[in-house]
Amino acid sequence: MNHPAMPGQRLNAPAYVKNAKLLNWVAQVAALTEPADIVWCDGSEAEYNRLCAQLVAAGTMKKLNPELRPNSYLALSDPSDVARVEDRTYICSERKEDAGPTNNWMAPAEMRTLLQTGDSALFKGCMRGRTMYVVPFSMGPLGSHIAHIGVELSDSPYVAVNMRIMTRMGKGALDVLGADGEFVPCVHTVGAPLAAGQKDVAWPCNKTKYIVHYPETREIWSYGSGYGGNALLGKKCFALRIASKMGRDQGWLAEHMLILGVTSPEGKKYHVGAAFPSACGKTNFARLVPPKSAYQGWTVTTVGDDIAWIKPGKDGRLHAINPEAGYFGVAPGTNYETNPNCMDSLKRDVIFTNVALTDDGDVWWEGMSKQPPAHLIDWQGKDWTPQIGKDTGAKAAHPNARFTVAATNNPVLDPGWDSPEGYALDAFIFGGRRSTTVPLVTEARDWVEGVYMAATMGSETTAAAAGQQGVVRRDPFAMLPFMGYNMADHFQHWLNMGAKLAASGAQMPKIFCVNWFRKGADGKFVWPGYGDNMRVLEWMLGRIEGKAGGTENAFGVSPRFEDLRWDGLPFTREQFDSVIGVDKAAWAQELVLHQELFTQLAFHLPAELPATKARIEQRLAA
Ligand code: SAT
Ligand code: MN
Repeated sequence: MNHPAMPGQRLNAPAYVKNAKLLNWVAQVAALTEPADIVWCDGSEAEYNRLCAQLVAAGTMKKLNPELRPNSYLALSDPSDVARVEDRTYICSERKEDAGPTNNWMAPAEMRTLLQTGDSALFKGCMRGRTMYVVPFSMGPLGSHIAHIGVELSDSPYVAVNMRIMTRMGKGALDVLGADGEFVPCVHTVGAPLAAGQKDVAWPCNKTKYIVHYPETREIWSYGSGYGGNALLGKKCFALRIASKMGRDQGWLAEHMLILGVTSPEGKKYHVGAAFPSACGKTNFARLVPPKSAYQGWTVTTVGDDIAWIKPGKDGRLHAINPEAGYFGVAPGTNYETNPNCMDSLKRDVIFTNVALTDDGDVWWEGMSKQPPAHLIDWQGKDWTPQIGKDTGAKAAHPNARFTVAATNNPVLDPGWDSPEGYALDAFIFGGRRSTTVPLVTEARDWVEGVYMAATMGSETTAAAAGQQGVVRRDPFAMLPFMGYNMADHFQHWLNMGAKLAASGAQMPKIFCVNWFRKGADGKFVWPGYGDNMRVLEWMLGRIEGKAGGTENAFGVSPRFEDLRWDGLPFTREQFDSVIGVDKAAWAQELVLHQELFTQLAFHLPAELPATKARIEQRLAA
């Protein structure tokens, strides 16, 4: 059908598309961006295979050796387009204070002029010469009351195939949407229109980048990048930034959390949501393998590995779903010792991005094996040998190289991961990457103390975001780059949710703060981490059952040496003291940094937080 907004251009909508709002919006965006063609994605396997073949023909992806890595591909990005761009990410609320001091802000009208309506608006004609893919998707199990629908319009077929893995994408989502359902509109362009006859590059993108959210109208506009969270708009943009604002308005939570199930030998199952900043081990923790000797009969299963949507259920408890259907995980450092379940999930059906290519058509990344192969093609398409690596410092894989794979490839996927009701949570865990100061594990004595822990979390920065690495920054709730509204209002939202839960008499999740990353004087990690984190998890479950012991410190309850189980792990009392200890001088320093955060957020800061800080100070002084 020809559309009035697009004279002479066909909308190409299949007959099953009934939503008038969707049809109108697609026509409007097409009129603005002027794609050469429009393709509606149905989410079928045939479509996936066709788009992958097209990406191989275009040079964006290589098909890997089907004997070694069946049905898998390697994409190499432009060297300038390798991570989220936080300084180009905007929350455009009507009032600046609603974006808050931790977000980049621009008035919506001003941003719309820049992107959509001005004479040289960036989206005008930005898809010329390209195909616009209409990618409908559900965040969460199709039809779940916790789930929501989005539609991404993108001129990147790489985005379309990744979205099929990362979300419930295609016709099923449109069926849920129906004739008059609501969806979050997401517009994405690589920002590289093609003139007639112009040859394309393998990874089109633009030096200029804008990752823009209008939280009040629930829209996402992304310009100039084809990578990860910048381009797969269901993930950080929708499921965290836009959803966090929806959750605040509607009384639920969108959090940067993995969800895991843990079952005891007696068959009792618990569910835990854990928040860590990007590239701090969520991928590993969500697929934890309990140490064999000590944990016969225990199992850990993955519900989600990055994002949790949490809504009060009929029983009044907080129920969590994983809004995603796949994993977009960091490859470097992953191997059979640290994460066998992850390695097994990557055996087939994977899109790798920015890892290295072996001579026999498989993939390799730093840390996959102790001994690198003798020759590789690195993530920039250049020859790489261990000698070149030594001489130039060049990494074979980019430190933020990723895999995209369906959750169903995970051998320890939780049997109820797709359940529309989600799981009632027994605990929340918050943790940053800190080489000093923060103990291995601390339990909050009450909800407010837990919110304080989460609010004041800090972490050393990693390669998941462009910018300087290894510096401590405050990362409240591990949400600093992902908040769609004022961070201080988020603290208040958590306090309100807690008060409501308490008033209803429903069982409240306990809140814990962890740090796997303390280092010794030799600069090495003291805590073995990985599977041995099960020992900490078991202590938490013991606390939930009222069975495990502990000792109070200035800001909560931590285990004594004898409160953890040590069979099968040679770990001395001295080593334990060095990961659990609270150093008064270091904490005096730490509290100065908490104060800096509170000063920054002072305008909307709930009074409970400085009051909690004052109590910690009193206890430290006593
Ligand atoms: O935002 S991404 O999806 O690119 C990855 C991350 O930062 O966790
Ligand atoms: Mn993440």
